[in-house]
This record gives sequence, structure tokens and C-alpha cells, in this order.
Amino acid sequence: MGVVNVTPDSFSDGGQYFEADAAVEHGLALMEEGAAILDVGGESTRPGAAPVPEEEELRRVLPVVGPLAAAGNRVSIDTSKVAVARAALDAGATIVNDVSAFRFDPGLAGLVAERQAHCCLMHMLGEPRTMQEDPRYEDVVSEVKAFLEERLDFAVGEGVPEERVWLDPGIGFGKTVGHNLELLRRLDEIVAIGRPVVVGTSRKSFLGKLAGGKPEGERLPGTIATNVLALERGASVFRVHDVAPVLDALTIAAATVNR
Ligand code: HH2
Repeated sequence: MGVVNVTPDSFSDGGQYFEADAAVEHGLALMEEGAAILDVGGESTRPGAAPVPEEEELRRVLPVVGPLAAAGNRVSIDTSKVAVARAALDAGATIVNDVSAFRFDPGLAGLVAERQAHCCLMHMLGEPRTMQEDPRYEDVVSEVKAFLEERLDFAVGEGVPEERVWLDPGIGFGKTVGHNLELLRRLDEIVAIGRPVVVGTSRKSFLGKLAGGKPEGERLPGTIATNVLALERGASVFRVHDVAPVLDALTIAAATVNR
């Protein structure tokens, strides 16, 4: 899954593809690199990010989703808002990637059901504005697992067939470096829920911290290492900014994993 951020403030590529044309071009390039899905987002979820009004999010993502879907790409819309998801599905997206797992806008579940879309439900502690303020868990893996099981039940209760739900432990969303590492170390426990697991470690700050303070642009080795380990532990979808090098690494890793 290649990341197409149409935002001025995303943590690693904010502003780079803020114009629709540049974002479409970037998405097409990621597809050329081998991305199976393009994840289009118009609202940064970096720690402390301010929410984006609905009209502005629509203005950002719609001119990008349409052309990418029309070019034959599988497009997911990274949003927590039902109006944005509806317009993106109308424009050709087929997956709703909701970092709030239907908590911020419960109506999103009904929309996904009605449109027979797929969805990715992600764990986050609280909301982006405050999630990194001293996050605490008794046992991060069992709490994230219980949360994802509860959100899966909610989605199914709202009419989304279980087969259309993917789950994501939400690396970096209300987690310390230790929490992220524990989730990656014990990812098989999340995989055991029985739904495809999505992981998003790409360029995230814990990789920079672990490598002695590397900035976003120097986190590709950490991104590759964590995605390869996630593959080995059963993850199915890898959300990344650098599609070509990660795909290379995953192809080789997959060839050595005995499933
Ligand atoms: N991470 C980000 C955004 N969306 N969705 C899922 N399912 N999993 C993730 O780990 C995930 C996500 C954050 O990365 P990015 O889009 O690069 O940054 P920003 O939120 O600042 O736009």
C-alpha cells in the first residue's frame, strides 16, 4: 500500500504533493513501483495535528482519488469522516482506511456496508491531538487486540461482512517506542484474530529514535527491517512511502518464509 498524502503538514512528506496534479503523478509513480493499493489521505494524523474541516478534506482528496481510480488503481481513502468516504467511494475508491476504527464517525460503518467496500480498522489511543501524551497500557498487545476485536464486532453488527475487514495495530498512534516494539514482536497475536493485518511503520519517529536520532528521510532501513519482520509474523498489507525498495525487500523475505 503506497501512501499518497495530500496535506501541507504530514510528518514525513507534508506539502510535497499538496497540489492535486503532483499527488496524482506521485500515486501513478508508486503504482509503477509495484504498489497494489494507493492510500489517499487529506488529513494528517501526526501527533498534535489539528483536525481538517470536511470541505477542505474533500477539496484535497477528490481531485486525486478520481484520476487514480480511473487509471485502474485500487484506491483506499484514509479518512474518519463519512462525507469524505462517501465522496471518495463515489469517485472510485473501494477501501476505507479509518485510523479511528469507526469511533469518530460511527455512521462510516453503515456506509462501508451499503457500498460493499473493504475497510481497515486501526487502533489509536484517544485522538491525534493528545495520543502521544504519556500513553500507558497494562499489556499493550492484549489491549490493542481486545480493541480490534471489539471494533470488528461493531463493524459486523453494522452489516460489514467480516471478510471485508482488515485490522491494524496502529504503530505510533498513542504508543511509546517500547509499545511499538512489543506490538511488532508479538504481531502474531494480532494476526491470530483471523483478519488480514495492515502495518504502518514507514518513516515513523520510533525508527529515528532507535537509530540514534535519524530524520524522516533517513528511516528507510528501519522501515524495511520492520516490514520484513511484520511479514514474517503474518502481516498482509504494508503501508509505506517508499514502495520500490520495500517491495524488493518483502519479495525476497516472502520467498524465504515457509507458509
Ligand atoms: N499511519 C499514518 C496514517 N494512516 N493508516 C493505517 N491504517 N496505518 C497506519 O499506520 C497509518 C495510517 C501516518 O502516516 P502518514 O500518512 O505518513 O502521516 P500523516 O498522518 O502525518 O499524514
